[in-house]
Amino acid sequence: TFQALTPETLPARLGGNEVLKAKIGPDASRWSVREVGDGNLNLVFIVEGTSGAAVVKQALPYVRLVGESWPLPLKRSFFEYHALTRQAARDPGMVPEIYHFDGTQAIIVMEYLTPHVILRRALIEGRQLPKIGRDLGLFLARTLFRGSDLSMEARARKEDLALFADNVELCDITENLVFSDPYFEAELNRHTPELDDIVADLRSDRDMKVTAQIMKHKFAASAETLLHGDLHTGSVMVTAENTRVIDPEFAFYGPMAFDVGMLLANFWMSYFSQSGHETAKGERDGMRDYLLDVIEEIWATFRTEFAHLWRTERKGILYQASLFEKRGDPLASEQALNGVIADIWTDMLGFAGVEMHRRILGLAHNADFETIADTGRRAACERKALKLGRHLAVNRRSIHSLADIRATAELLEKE
Ligand code: SR1
Ligand code: MG
Repeated sequence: TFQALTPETLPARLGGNEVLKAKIGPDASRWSVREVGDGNLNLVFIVEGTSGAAVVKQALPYVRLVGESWPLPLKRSFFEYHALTRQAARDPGMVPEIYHFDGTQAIIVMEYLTPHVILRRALIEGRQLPKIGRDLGLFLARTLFRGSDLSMEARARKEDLALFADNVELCDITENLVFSDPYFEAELNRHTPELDDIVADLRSDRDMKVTAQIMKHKFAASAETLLHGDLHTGSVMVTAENTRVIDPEFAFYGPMAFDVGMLLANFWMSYFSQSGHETAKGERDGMRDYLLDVIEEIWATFRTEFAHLWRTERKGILYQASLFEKRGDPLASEQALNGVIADIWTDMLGFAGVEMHRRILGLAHNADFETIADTGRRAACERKALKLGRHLAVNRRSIHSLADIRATAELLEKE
């Protein structure tokens, strides 16, 4: 039966494992353990010993953020483990190495990333990481392309689809918290009081509500590829030289644009939060420019790498050589590629817009805004983010470049 780990019980419970003895130290009584988890769902421990260190992550049978009143299955640990193994194969070096998995106890033991910090935390502190744009753009292209029918053989792809289809409860969280709750008086919603007028306006904002419904339909019904499923800046760990993606427990087969939109939304929110973190020490114009540059680099890298994989690795049931290249019409393949990228672009904007709404008006907020103590100052930042989010989502079919979005964001920032 499941038992939650504590710093006191962890050495005795995991200390007999030969792999962990080799990684951490042979004598578990000498392991030092601290609980460091501050996420919404799980327990996370750092374990250090005479030979090294590891991270132990354990799912709880309920949502940690809310408590035991909201049960959540332990099997999310199984999906996280399987997603990590697939991501490791599809973009080597971008996820932590796994040392041990115990499905019954919902425990994953993995590489301790140090001196990495959570990307969201680094951005709040005003740190500029030079590699994240390229690393995250490549990660998106490689995992989204290689987990789809553009790459996988039909049988393997359909078996994987069936395996991840059971991650129902975590999809249900996203379906409700991201796409539905912010648009009515859901019990768990909360917002900064100074945004009451925006919430009131949203109740009668038919265009935004219909957009959220359309994006929810795409999320639920477009099983294109294996998604990370919760790719925000809190799911990325960084140093100046190294980028790693963590926490894919929401993994499932969904639309390619979802991970891209969620991630870019979190950079746009970081952009609008910067003025809330300015101190007497100075303004953050350099940081704001950096964040918009990162967004452009992620998208440009994603697009270029996706096109490269399309031209060099496309196989599976969507390999259309018999229609295109072998009939002497290679341009048709390029035209098909452009259509796929254009659809990802449009949907990406829709997903980004709803993510920005739910992080400000729903249950699960982000630290970028939450750590701005003065609620008036926080609301001013959140208001601008909501305006951009609505623009991206509602006008997604008529927005054609990140340069246009940059100009809109800079105008809003000056308001
Ligand atoms: C109840 S879980 C709330 C949020 O935390 C996770 O990180 C996901 O983003 C989820 O939507
Ligand atoms: Mg998470």
